Amino acid sequence: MDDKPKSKDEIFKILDKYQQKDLFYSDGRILGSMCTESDAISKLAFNKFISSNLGDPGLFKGTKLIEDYTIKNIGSLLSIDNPYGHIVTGGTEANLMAMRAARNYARDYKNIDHAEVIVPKSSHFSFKKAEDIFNIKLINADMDNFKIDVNSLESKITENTIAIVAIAGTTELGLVDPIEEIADIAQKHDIFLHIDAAFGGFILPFLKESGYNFPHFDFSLEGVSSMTIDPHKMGLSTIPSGCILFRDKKYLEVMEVASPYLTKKSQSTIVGTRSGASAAATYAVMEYMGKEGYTKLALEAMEKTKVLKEGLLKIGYELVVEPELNIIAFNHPNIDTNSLAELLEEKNWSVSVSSYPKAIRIILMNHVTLDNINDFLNDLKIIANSV
Ligand code: 0PR
Repeated sequence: MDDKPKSKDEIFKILDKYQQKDLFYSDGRILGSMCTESDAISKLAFNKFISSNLGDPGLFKGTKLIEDYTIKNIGSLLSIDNPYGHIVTGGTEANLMAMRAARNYARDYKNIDHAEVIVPKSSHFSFKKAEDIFNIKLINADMDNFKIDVNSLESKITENTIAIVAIAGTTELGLVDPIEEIADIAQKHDIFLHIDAAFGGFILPFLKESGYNFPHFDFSLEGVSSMTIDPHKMGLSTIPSGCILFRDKKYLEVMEVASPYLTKKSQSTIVGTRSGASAAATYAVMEYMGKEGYTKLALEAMEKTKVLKEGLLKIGYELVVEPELNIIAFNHPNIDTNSLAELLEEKNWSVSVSSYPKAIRIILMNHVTLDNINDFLNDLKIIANSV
């Protein structure tokens, strides 16, 4: 920092220079991101509430009402009338809260000290962070075609199992675990079941209502205890906007820490000072989109997925699995995956490479247009013809 203040113009000239190095969603070249350009109305609402702090909700009573309303609103998408939860920074924080709640509940009510959580290999790395932070042990579920193998799930349960995690829209492949069967098992053994619908939460409900054949994956299943759902992914809200929902108040209560000098005397969130702007942005975009807007978005995403899938098959690429949501993972039989990613990078496409299984992973977010997909397929064709 200099002694003398800089002018606003000077500062923004420098910021612009930095920003020019960024990629922009609107360029249509970001093909491996679960985030997208947030809707204009969410940006306006975010700015309006940018200094409001939900960590001290007595000072921001209006913002707290917005959070409460938004939690209820998101709950209505996931078949629960009275959820308990918070707008948080994203899927990681939401998953951390779920794991902390499950651990504390088992510790306080079941005397379990050596907590084990059964997670699929397809789960997001945020659960590894939870393992480290909360001193829980992750036990891998067996997999069947990249989903949890329900038949072997019970054999993984021990007296130390505090939770099972299942995914509605896996990070790498966009697959939905057999959550109906998993919920039955969790209920039978009285084990906390967390559903990570960070990605799927804002698309599955709309596809289901439009006739897509997905199993139940949400609180409509008695066995489901908590869910992660991210407004900053398919919800078109601003970053950072995640959401954690619990079926019961007791799961927030087991995380309560006294906050004596604040306007609210206890806190269950991990974060102290926390953004009211995310709640306002999420409120705004959800009201603005309505079910109609999200349904249109979901159906368009699936249409783009179909176009990319058919295009890929036509030019000799192979899908690693039939896509269920708007994520496609593919390879070329004669090109190594990393080399293919590099060749695409040379042509200015920003793709990601999945690890399980290794493949080029494309997420058909709102900013990816049909024109972008056609250009991408043309480049893939040129690459395929050159080997
Ligand atoms: N759960 C699932 C199923 C996820 O896919 C993710 C993130 C998380 C939890 C964690 O969410 P946060 O990143 O909000 O904490 N999935 C994306 C991924 O790892 C996140 C992402 C988004 C990464 C955009 C890159 C990117 O450009 O792929």
